Amino acid sequence: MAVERTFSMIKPDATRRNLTGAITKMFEDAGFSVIASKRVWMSRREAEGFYAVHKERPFFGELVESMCSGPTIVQVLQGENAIARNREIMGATNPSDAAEGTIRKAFALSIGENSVHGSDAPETASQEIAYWFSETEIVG
Ligand code: DAT
Ligand code: MG
Repeated sequence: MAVERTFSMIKPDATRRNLTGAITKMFEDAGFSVIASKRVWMSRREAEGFYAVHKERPFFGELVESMCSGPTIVQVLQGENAIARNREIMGATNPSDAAEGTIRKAFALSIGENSVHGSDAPETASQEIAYWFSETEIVG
């Protein structure tokens, strides 16, 4: 397996509870390097653009509201097989389905406020990294 980069977010429900360090530590303990990181308060336009793939879903309004409700930490994680491994470490979208030891099992409040985002494929990882970071902000 190759070294990959993936895009990760620590969502407002988690930054509000001061879980930035605890969640980042779980990624680092899993062998990922945080090669870019910044704290942003998303505008509605940024949240709608980022989650445009979900715009027809019934939860879209709620999702955008929640992403604009406080600060988010946007990060690029680098490591072996990072895209799939990040999804494993995050756990299932709905915390009631998430496995023991995953971030969402430990910290998520609900399916909507589920503490973290991670890219789901190589194409989305590239797009999502480029949505939030310029090349000079990524120090691999
Ligand atoms: P994931 O974040 O695991 O990739 P997704 O891409 O299907 O999940 O959905 C994006 C986000 O939208 C998810 O993290 C939380 C929100 N969401 C998904 N399904 C939802 C639902 N049924 N009700 C409320 N929010 C939902
Ligand atoms: Mg998704």
